[in-house]
Amino acid sequence: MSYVSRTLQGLKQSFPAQTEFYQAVEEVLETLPPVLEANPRYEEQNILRRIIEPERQITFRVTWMDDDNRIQVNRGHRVQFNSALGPYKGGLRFHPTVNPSIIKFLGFEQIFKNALTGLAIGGGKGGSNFDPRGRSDMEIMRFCQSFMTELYRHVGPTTDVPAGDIGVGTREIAYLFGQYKRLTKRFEGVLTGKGLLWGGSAGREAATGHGCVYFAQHMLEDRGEQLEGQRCLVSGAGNVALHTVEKLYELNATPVTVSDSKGTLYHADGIDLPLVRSLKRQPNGSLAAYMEEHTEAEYTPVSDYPADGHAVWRYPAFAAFPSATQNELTRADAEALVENGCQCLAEGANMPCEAEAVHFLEDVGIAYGPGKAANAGGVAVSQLEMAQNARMQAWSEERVDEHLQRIMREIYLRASTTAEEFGVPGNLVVGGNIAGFRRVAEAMIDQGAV
Ligand code: NDP
Ligand code: 2IT
Repeated sequence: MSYVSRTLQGLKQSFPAQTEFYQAVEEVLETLPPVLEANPRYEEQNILRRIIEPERQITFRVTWMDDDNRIQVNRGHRVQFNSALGPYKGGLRFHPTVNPSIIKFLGFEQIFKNALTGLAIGGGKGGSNFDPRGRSDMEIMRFCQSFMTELYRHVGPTTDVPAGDIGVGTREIAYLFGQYKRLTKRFEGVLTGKGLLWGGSAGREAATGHGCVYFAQHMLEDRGEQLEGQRCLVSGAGNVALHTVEKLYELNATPVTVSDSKGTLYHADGIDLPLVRSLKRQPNGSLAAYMEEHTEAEYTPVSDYPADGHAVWRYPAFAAFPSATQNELTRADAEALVENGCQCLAEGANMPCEAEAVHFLEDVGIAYGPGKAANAGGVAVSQLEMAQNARMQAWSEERVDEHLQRIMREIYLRASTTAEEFGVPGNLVVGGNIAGFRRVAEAMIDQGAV
């Protein structure tokens, strides 16, 4: 049995039912045989077995009082996956679906994504099954304070630096930061995505969505194509999705969809971004209300989605930007996209495409930017925020954007030149995984059996 197969088999035996984690691990390991053959040291040093094992996992109870003075209980997680390249770095997700498998898949992907940025950051992830939607501001504050009361002892600006993800934006980071400061007396860069008045970086909020569009531009440029004048599909209606929509408009492309957990909105003239922003700002805000202002638009509730996929991917467009959540794009969705003329898919979300969809897109050969490359702009600007905090500086938005554009170009070049080196030109899954893996593996070997 091969080193890859043995590693996967052992993983499934020791962590039953962690399906999203297996999916993320398989997706990386199946691309590694060429680099393992070229570097026998990686197997000799047992790198695969070590890299799939988190250095540390913390699980804790989070109790908090709701507005009716009832005690609520949630579960908190932080997975400190790999610190070969730097302090653990990665977001916190607050969503009812959060469980150890989800946090581990996200933490595992974060290792390779962060390595691919070329910056000195390790990989980690955390979160809770707490659902912020429909909760009052004070409930969110009490939850965040309780969450940090446990987490603070495990994090720090040179140890582990959490940030946002689904359900965690500037408001949640603010409450978490306030509680960290109260407990430690330290005003320092322990979290990224902070408010601009208290240590946040200009451009961080927009970085993932903007970076993802920059990445798509690089893929297309190499193929003599561009986004200008093209129709684009975007899923999600949160931070990543709406900043993707914003950047597409700046480039004179036309984003025609957004979606959320309740349904999909299609507007052939282009999504009315200010309206979507104001609808989603309301607690439990629904995209369905968009139709009151734009009767010509189309709203499909989740109950009317095709049995084998999602409504958002069934419209004709040149490019697709999945920016909501994992496994939101099936093989049937991918087939529909390609049949309808889609030439480019850049992942704003983490692991949005099912494994079968990824294999299909690779076979067809359209420009496909995997999340570990395409959505790395967010964590990259988080690292710039850490650098600014360490030097007590605040950079301008223009300066941050210049760095973001440079970093996205470098990620694209790293992934594409590595793909060429391994004889699969244009395959950014293989190129990105190998380029990230090699950096981490070399650093692990240098640091010995730790
Ligand atoms: P937000 O919480 O701001 O937005 C998430 C959006 O996705 C919402 O519109 C939400 O719908 C929708 N969504 C979430 N879960 C589901 C689901 N199970 N089914 C359908 N829709 C769903 O999160 P972000 O925009 O920050 O994150 C989106 C994706 O991008 C995630 O995969 C995240 O891991 C990834 N990412 C985020 C980065 C960041 O900097 N924030 C960086 C890199 C990747 P609803 O409003 O109905 O809940
Ligand atoms: O998935 C991700 O890269 C993030 N949620 C952002 C992580 C970060 O530390 O900024």
